[in-house]
Amino acid sequence: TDVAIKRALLSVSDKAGIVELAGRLAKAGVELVSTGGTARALRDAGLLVRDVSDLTGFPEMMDGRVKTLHPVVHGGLLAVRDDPEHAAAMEAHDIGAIDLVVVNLYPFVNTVMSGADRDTIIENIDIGGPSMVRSSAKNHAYVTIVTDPDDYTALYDELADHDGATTLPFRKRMAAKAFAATAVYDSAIGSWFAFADQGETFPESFTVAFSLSSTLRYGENPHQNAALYLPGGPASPGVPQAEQIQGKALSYNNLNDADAALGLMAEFASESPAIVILKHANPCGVAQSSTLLEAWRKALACDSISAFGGIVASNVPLDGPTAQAITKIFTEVVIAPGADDAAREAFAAKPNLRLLLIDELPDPARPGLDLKSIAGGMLVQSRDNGVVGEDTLKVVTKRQPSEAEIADALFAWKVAKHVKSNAIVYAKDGVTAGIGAGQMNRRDSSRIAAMRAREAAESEGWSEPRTMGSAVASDAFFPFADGLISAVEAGATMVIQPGGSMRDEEVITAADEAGIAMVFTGMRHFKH
Ligand code: 93A
Repeated sequence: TDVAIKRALLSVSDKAGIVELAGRLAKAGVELVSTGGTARALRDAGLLVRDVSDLTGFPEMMDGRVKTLHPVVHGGLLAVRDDPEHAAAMEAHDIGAIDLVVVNLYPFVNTVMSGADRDTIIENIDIGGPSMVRSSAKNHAYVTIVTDPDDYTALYDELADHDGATTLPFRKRMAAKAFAATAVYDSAIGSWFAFADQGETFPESFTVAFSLSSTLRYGENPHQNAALYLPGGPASPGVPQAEQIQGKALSYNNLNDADAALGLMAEFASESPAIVILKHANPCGVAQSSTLLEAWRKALACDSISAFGGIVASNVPLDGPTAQAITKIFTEVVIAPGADDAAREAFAAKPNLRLLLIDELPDPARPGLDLKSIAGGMLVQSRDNGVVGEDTLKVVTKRQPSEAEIADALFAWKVAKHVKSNAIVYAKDGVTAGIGAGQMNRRDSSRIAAMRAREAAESEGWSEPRTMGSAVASDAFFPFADGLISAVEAGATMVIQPGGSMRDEEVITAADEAGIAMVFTGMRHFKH
């Protein structure tokens, strides 16, 4: 089943490494056939190449749209060599066998990403290339297909080890890769048509191809296998690309948590320095201050127990003093829009700490889809990009909130949006005072948040918990007055919540009786 390579067809957009490959093949006595640009590159390097047009008897035409789409090419690729009828057809139509095909496709994704116009994008849909890839891969019993320049070395080794021939296992492996490559390519085109060109949110059907980026040590738990896949198609606009500066490889949980931390931090873009400390996808301390170091100290004081082994995000580039302070406690990941030399030096002393830098924070209001797998299917929704501003708040109590209370309420609201439901967040002076996450009823979340605040006061030696005089945010409406009453008991003087409960009147009355202020946002932020 070894097939000696006598004739190769080379047609590549990415010409990296092609001259060297062709040179080695030529030296081994392989006949080279190529399309226009590839042939030119090889001739420029002094190699002898035959044009595909010479083989087909047709010129490359229609701006190159028709180059290799010809029976002489596809017959040479698809013929079952030991089938007498196929052999007779080759003979009758003067079709020569092609043993090796090296193709990589028009750069469709890069063209989209470059912001090119529609006509240019359409022109970069490769038709002839994938056809050759598919013909060769189908006929891998005889034909070797190489679609990835990274495989040229493997091809050299294969030919060297087998006296200028390839083995069936090698051809099979390359064929599998080839079909995966055309599938990824076509899905990128399909999703560009559906989402970008037609602007549909929920097309009839769609394929999103993801390519393996890396395998991870394990999943959420050590007995689970895990990997990171990245879109084979164009990345969604506004998605930040993080660069890992140092530290151990990111784990499944690190990636999940870093994503959550960044999502929350993005709410504080272009505001005064802020720090998010996050654990198990929930924030455990968030603070804003005049300096980043102060913000760190305040965020840590919210819940210094949970911060152990946490994820830290900042909204401004990291400086030396803040980095020094962060390294004092065990931290898994730090993610920020930059770090100065002193900060990098401080982190370098903790080689296990994973430092991720991004160019800028993403826009929390950007559009996009949110996917979640369920058994046997997938739930798709537009991402929660709702942002509430001061002008959309509706005061529903007799008492009007003060400016400071409104600021605290909006701060608490931004954090609550990123806390698993049921979410209750107390905040005062730009610092979270207590966070209650993931409970099945709102009153328990409220109690847990208040308890956290009491414990923080104890361990920090404060005279009273920070919930005293705080604003409290609830991600969804209070269905009963009890949740609000327990917040009042914890010391809140201001409530921010969506409103919309059947019992809103009851809840408003309780607020008025307690003499606190309350605003409705009209928007809910469930996150499960
Ligand atoms: O426009 S095409 O879809 N029509 C074809 O017949 C065809 N044959 C090869 N594009 C075609 N190709 C592609 O041309 C290959 O996939 C490769 O990406 C590119 C190489 O062209 P050149 O050698 O002229 O640079």
